[in-house]
Amino acid sequence: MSTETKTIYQPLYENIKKYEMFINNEWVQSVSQKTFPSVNPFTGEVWAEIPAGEKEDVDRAVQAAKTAFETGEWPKLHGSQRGALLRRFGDLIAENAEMLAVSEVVDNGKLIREMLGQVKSLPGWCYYFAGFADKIHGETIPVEVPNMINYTVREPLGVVGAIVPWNSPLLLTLWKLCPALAAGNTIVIKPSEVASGSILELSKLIEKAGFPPGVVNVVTGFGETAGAALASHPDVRKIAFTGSAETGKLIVKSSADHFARVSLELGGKSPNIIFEDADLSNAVNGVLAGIFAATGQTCMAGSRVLIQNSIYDQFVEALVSRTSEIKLGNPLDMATEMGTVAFAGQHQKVMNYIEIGQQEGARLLYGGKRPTREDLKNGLFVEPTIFGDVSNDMRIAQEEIFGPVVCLIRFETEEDAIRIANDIQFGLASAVWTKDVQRAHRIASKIKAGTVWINNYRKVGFSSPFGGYKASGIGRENGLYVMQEYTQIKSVWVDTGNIIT
Ligand code: TXE
Repeated sequence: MSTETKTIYQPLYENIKKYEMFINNEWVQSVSQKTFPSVNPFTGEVWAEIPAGEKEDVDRAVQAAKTAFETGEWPKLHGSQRGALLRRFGDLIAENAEMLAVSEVVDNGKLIREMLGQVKSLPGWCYYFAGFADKIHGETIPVEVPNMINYTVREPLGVVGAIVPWNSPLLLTLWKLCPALAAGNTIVIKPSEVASGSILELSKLIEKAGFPPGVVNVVTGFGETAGAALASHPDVRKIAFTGSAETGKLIVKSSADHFARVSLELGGKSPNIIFEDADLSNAVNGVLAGIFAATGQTCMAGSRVLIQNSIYDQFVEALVSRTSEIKLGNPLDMATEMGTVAFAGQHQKVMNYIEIGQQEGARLLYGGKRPTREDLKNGLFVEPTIFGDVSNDMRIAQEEIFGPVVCLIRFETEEDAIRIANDIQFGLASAVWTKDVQRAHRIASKIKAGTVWINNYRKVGFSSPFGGYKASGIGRENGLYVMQEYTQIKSVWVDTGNIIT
């Protein structure tokens, strides 16, 4: 299959795929032998059977990871050897990019044209963090104590638990896996019950890359069983979580019992601010990419668009016109521009918010329905939806919808824009569109969010830290900084002689 000759990709299975979990470099069913179905959100058909791991399976995986960390081959490897394994893993991802992309599309309805690009970027995470693996070191510290030398050593934490959502399983797994392994930890990954398939395909490449047994383990299953067991396991020294704020709170509470470290990447309601002096055509593109890419199911979605009053009507007209051209269709078709929502519960949630928006008095300017086209009838589609004249205190402006629904909010002045942008519990991302360079940096300094884009939207990279202010989370992923999150510091004091002065 190659992009040049084929525009509609095929799911890589004929019958229902029966997956196993990956524990201690072995492929196993759950102890209970229970499984659950995974549904393709475009066809509505069950495409895979996934093992329903529970506490016993998590115990087994954590034990394997603990043994690998303490007495296995892993701690005997030099950082450069860990780096080499990560690089080999990256090469395998590159060789299998198409297969991984297709498996995620079938799993969660994202677009193949988006996934092909995303999967091709994934090896970059492996290579970047591989580079750190042999450069993790401490410092020699001058101390005010006679005859003593003090130095620090940066050590791994032990077993890391990674709890991953369904919207970008591969990418968000790599964000955790790569720094965890580069630092010398071992890991147990719990994918979302909604989309486990692509991570299980990725696990085959982990096996092929040759990591020693127990270094990487994947336990599939439900949040309340497998997820909760992992988050509360006393041998897990850090939980890296991406998901909802509600589950984030549960994870913090259960980690408190054994003081595990926690990093949380939660939701957002990010402001995308358009000033009258912006390049309006670029800004329209940025708004479309910010909210309709991945069908709006991204934590960084630009779901509140703040538009200066003087250009509001002109901007809205252009936005509605461009939105009406978005092609909905088979997510495996390279021509499709917006796919489905990932699962029935999420579809219901999005439709409920569209109802709420209308009840609150926002103006429905475009979309708002489940499309009735014959070829879309089995898919969990929602029309790209635009609400105009939204007031920032409405529920549709304050709560994360996580779907293709954008709220347009008017503002008059720069101060106004900053006040509205920050008047929210979240603080994950934001953008400002203006040709005034001074204003752009003023806004960047005043927005309470972990990321600010200037004249762009939705850019991320392995070397740049990503995470949230306020209710959008704790800690950062990516970049040099994240290595601190996967290591701990030991301070060593050395007595250089017995002369007491
Ligand atoms: O999230 P959950 P859901 C938001 C988005 C979405 C909403 C609900 O608004 O509509 O959350 O999605 C595991 N202990 N985001 O229900 O439950 C679960 O199995 C331990 C934003 O899917 O948080 C899955 O692996 N783990 C977000 C992971 O947590 C538990 C991405 C995330 O699922 C658990 C996804 C428990 N008690 C949803 N309960 C983002 N930041 O991008 C569940 N899990």
